[in-house]
Amino acid sequence: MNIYFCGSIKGGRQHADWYAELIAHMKKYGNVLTEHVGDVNYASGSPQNVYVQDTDWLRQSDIVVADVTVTSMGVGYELAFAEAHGKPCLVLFDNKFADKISYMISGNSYFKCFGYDSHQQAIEIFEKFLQENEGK
Ligand code: 6IA
Repeated sequence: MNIYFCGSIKGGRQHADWYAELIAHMKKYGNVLTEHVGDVNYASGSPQNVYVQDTDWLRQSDIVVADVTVTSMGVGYELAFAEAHGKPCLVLFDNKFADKISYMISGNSYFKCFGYDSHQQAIEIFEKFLQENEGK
């Protein structure tokens, strides 16, 4: 299973350690195409190369998981792209920041949106989503 994980980069890296924790967990279940999103020291190539590579990976993905706690234009774009390509999308956010989540995400019933109170709870939500989408 190819898993595309979306998390804020230019939008702010304050939750990068949590992305890394979640990615490490997701790797037990599949191939995480975007492992770099959890790398706090990450720097990459040109904007054009990043766009081509990431949209290519999105097309190859079986499921898309996004943490939208930190507002990111790139993550919003990736989610819209994933929806347009019919990818199952799990959208997670820390309940402490629920009032910051864009209505263009939380108001879209295509996305399976869940707030979490702890990282453990987010992981459990991910596992349930995975079971529901296995074999798709
Ligand atoms: O607008 P943002 O940068 O916050 O968008 C973050 C999302 O876009 C992530 O989910 C990534 O999948 C994707 N993305 C944005 N920038 C990059 C990148 N290089 N490399 C790969 N994916 C990216 C940016 C490096 C920069 C810190 C020098």
